[in-house]
Amino acid sequence: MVCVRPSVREIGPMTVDYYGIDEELSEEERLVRDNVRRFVSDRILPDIGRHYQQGTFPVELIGEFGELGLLGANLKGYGCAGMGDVAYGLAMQELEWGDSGVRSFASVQGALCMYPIHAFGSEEQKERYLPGMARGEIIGCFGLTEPDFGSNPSGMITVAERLSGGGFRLNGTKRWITNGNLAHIAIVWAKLNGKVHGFLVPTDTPGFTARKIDDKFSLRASVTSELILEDVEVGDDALLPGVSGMRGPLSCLSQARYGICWGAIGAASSCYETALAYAKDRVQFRRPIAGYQLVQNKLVHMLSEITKAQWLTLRLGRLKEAGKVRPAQISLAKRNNVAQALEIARMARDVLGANGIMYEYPVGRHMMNLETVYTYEGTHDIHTLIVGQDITGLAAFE
Ligand code: TGC
Ligand code: FAD
Repeated sequence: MVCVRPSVREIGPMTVDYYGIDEELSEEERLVRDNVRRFVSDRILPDIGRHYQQGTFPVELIGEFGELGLLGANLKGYGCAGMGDVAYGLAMQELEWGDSGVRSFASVQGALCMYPIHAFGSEEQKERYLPGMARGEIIGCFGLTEPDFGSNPSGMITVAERLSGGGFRLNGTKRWITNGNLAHIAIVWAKLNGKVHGFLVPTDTPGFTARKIDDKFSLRASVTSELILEDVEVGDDALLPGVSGMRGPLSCLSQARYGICWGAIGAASSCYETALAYAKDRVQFRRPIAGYQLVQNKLVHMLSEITKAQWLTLRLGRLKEAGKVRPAQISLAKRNNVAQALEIARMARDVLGANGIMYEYPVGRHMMNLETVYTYEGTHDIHTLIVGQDITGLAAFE
């Protein structure tokens, strides 16, 4: 028997909403969510499988990200959309409903590159970079991780020295840098006299090289690079003047991790929607597999975890909007939502049987992507330790 199964595009703009969370959202928030869902459905999904297979990011759509206000979406002024934090989160959720790599692009540009310029930059730096970045004309990347310093970035080797005639010389290597080969500007975190500082480094500066990391089996529709800085000389105006110490990069991570909390719900929802539609359609032993208790158990588990994550994250967003959120609260949600999304993706893959390993369905792609999301922006275990320290007052990192 030949089965015609619904594709995610046919499932179309809808959201998993078992507890009527829609009623808790403002009209503007619903509008943002629905617009981004439509953009992803119409413009991202038709080609994302090909990009994933070929290991490319859909650069042709960057201008549309800008037009929709998705770059630096929750920042105010300088051409940014100035969305509330919940509206911004919903936008990240919908982008990751499409693909984690697509959400990563927006996270890195907005939370990791535009945010530090907005929060710690001079007025001149803000005027020079932010409007073009909001339009998607200037792309940024964020260089914190190094080959030997991942979970413990404060050990970084990358160094900046002040030049006698003015400006700075930078040396070091950053690894696993999203958007590295797309970027016009790199935010490089380096030690100046032993203290971490942020530098805005144009990627065409002599001595700066970006090498694309190929052969990934995860986050394939996203560009990941190694950045090599060999005697890179920049002016005094490259230094972000408003912060020194690890608070600088860690504040950016808080912004990006917040977006990931929402994004993971999007990826999980895509997997659940696909598994539910497939299970209702797929007949084995003369009945749709959705009619078997074991399959229902999986579907109900997925829905329960998505529903819990939605409420947890909405509350997190309202705390953020009120200026009351603490970094450890973001860690708890990143840790929970990504782990649950990964489990949901694996379950959905299972419900689809052999079809679960095909590019025709999004679940295998989400499952592989979520392995990266589990690790980047602080591994699952690092977030356990952050929350553990917050509740006990005892650091268990070393
Ligand atoms: P620690 O001594 O704990 O703190 C240093 C200073 O920073 C402040 N702080 C934070 N501020 C804002 N947000 C946070 N999340 C903060 N965490 C700490 C803290 O209050 C202190 O301030 P001050 O003023 O007293 O100096 O810092 P530590 O160096 O011991 O760090 C501890 C640890 C392990 C938690 C931290 O290093 C960590 O989070 N490690 C994980 C590394 C990580 O997440 N890397 C991510 C790289 S970027 C990335 O993956 C991008 S993926 C692309 C995408 O998003 O799509
Ligand atoms: P490690 O730190 O070596 O960790 C390995 C294992 O050891 C993990 O399970 C970890 O939890 C565990 N571990 C480490 N320390 C402890 C401890 N104290 N106690 C218990 N367990 C511990 N970085 C950037 O700066 N910018 C980017 O744009 C960026 N994009 C990325 C894109 C991709 C696709 C990927 C995969 C990574 C990206 N990263 C980026 C890097 C990412 O943030 C790091 O991979 C992450 O922080 C973990 O570092 P690591 O890979 O070196 O793992």
